[in-house]
Amino acid sequence: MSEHDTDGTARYDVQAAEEKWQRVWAELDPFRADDDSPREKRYALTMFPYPSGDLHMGHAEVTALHDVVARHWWQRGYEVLNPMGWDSFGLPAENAAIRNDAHPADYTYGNIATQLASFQRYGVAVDWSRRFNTSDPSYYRWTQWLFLQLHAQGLAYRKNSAVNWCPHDQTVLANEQVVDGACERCGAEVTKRELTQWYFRTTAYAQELLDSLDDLQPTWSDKVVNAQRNWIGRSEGAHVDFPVAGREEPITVYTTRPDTLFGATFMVVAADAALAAELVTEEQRGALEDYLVEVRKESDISRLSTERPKTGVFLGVHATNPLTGTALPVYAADYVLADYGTGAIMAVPGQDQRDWDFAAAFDLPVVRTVQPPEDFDGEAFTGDGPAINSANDEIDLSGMGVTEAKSTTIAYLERQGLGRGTVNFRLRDWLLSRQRYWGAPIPIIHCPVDGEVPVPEDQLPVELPELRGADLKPKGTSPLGAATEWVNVTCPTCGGPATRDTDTMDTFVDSSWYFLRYLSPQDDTQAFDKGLADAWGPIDLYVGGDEHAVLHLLYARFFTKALRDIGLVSWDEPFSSYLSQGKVVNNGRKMSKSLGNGVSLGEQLSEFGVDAVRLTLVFASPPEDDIDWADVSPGGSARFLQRAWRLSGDVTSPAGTDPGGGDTALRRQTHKTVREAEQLIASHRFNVVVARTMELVNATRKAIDSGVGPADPAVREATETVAVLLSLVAPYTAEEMWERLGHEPTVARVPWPDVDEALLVEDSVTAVVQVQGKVRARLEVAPDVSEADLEAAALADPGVQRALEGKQVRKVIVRAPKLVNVVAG
Ligand code: ANZ
Repeated sequence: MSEHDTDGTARYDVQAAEEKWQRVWAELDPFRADDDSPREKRYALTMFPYPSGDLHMGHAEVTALHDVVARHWWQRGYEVLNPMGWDSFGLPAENAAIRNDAHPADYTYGNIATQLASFQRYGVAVDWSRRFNTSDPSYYRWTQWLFLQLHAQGLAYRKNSAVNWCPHDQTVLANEQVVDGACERCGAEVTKRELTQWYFRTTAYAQELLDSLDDLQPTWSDKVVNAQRNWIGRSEGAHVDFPVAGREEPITVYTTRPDTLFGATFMVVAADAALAAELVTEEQRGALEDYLVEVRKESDISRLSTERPKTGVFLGVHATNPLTGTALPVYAADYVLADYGTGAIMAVPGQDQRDWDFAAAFDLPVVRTVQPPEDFDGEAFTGDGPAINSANDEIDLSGMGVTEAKSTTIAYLERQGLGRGTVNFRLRDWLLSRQRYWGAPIPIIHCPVDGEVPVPEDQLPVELPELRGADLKPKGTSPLGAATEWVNVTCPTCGGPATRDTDTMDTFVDSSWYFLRYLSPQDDTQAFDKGLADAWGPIDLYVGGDEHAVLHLLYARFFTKALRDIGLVSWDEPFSSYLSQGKVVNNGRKMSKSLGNGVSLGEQLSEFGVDAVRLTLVFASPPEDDIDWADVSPGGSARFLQRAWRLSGDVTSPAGTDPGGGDTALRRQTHKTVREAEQLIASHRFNVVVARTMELVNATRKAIDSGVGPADPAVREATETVAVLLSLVAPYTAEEMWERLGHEPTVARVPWPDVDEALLVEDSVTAVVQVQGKVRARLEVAPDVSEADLEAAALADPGVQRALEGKQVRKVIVRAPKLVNVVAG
């Protein structure tokens, strides 16, 4: 399958090769993972795509990178599970379908077919027999079943509270889906609504989710580990009780700085906390209600900002500082959040800037309890220093540093029954219900007599009603409510009239366990097979984007731990190692329709060929870095691939030739390249593997064109090695080469080349011999020459002997293998 360029150089027909090898691969099915294989198992996974259009450059990048490892593992003799499916429920697909005036199912499954064809053209090393879509009833039946397992454990529950509301998508959002106060999906500013919603109790695992990050740290990127740490947000502090005149219950606050208690000069309750409404006097109630109207419009992020002017309302009551006995006015304000800590704080303006700003705005007293350094000219001082103004008859913190003052205060409060040391997490429970159509229905029936009743297992899946022709546009309540026949059921417990829950699950529920379903995707007796999970898992390498750092990756970790405790898996963590790939940008900007700088993957593939695009993506940079498509050269990659391919036509020795007697220099480079590639792949430096392969191509070309010649067995060995190395990134070119070298397909499954250790040893190094500081000889010696041998060789050298004539050797300094320094006189 070759032709000639106008300049007479042979080149292979890229398009014909793509068509040919796709047929061969479909027949050979080289990446089918065998559960019963005696080989050691490895599980390689990439984040499965949303089917919101055809594949784009991002998909091309992640799969090209991931394929390097998956293909390498096959060649290293592992049985590799590298599956792919579609995350096909959810808002992106649903919104796109509505925009295109299509039913989400038609739209989604149409896109899946397109993406599947593109993946196959792209030549990913996937076991396609295991594919499924999360919107298939045969999948979401088990999503619903798992929901019910969590429900039975009290890990899924319903509650009423103020939740994040996206006014554009008309649905609630989990905290993790609110980025800088905006909807993660559409960018609309998120507001709050009081609603009854379903939650997963992620907080039950807060400490463990945090602790296991220590084990993941070496194999996960620091960026993701730190993002998760911050998101879980563990802090140590105390709960302190402040008695309120005329009220039995004290106000309990959460503080990370109990050492500053002497400086608490007022108190603040979240304006939207129930406590504010309970505390407020009749005179102040109207003011609080007016204020609340404003507060509800704010996002949490802007509420917590230190930059905003402080607002609030006096509630008309006072609480008592338990250490100073002072009466503290109690305010309602927006800078305290209702769902963090206890929703109330002791305000210490001397040590906290937001409290300082509030005190300034409301003319409240400031008492410093930590001595700032002499040159300090700021407002609140948040640093460490000796305690001041912090003594009463029973406790004296004067002079203590923050840490000691904290523990002393906590011990005192505990003795007096005024408070206790506590640990607090910023992590909230995961709000999972959505008021949208395209998701797995929540398998609960609401009965006026029996309350929340799980749908019996034998009635799963609760299938999504088709609702063809219905208006699925977001309206704030679930479109499923309109399917009255579907909604109205009899209660499984009492047989009386009851209704189905009309909410659907967040897509992130679907993706929290999909990696388990790949193990036995057709099994209709169970969600997944524990034995197979033990055999294959946990996932050895997971490749995906950082945008899921605190979403998918945290949810999947939570699910795994919850399923472990239910006894369904024995893993503690789903992803042993995680590689986050950078983005493909264009001219320094994220590709987007509005900027008009999008690059179509399909067009690139047609213009340069699959292999050139893949090679370009892998070669451009280390996997974690962004790739600017404006800075790379797929045309250059295509030319390189032709150059590599031409080697396979020049080799004249027959297949199976023993490389033993071949040119040593070329053999050495070949074996060094293989060894280096092993190490580079293990450390995910795939771009350098490509660079080394290019060097090997150049060296082989030189050997052919120089004295070594095309018949030398080392030339065959080098060219075959190039084919194996290229099969990791450019599978079509590699197959063409392999075939031309006289082998059967497929190069993807040939064993990784053995490295001849002897060839890795450098032959000789040059040792310099100096006499009286002057170089008198250069010796070629073995790199592991002993000091004694080197010294003897140096002194025996005729040049050195001449220089020593008539002199006596006083001292010989030997630095094997590079230097000998002779001092004589
Ligand atoms: C008094 C104090 C003095 C505080 C001081 C800080 C510095 P992290 O570390 O994030 O857990 N806080 C408590 N509950 C809050 C709520 N619902 N909304 C807003 N702020 C709240 O922060 C804990 C600190 O944040 C607590 O410690 C409290 O202010 C405030 F010099 O108490 B501190």
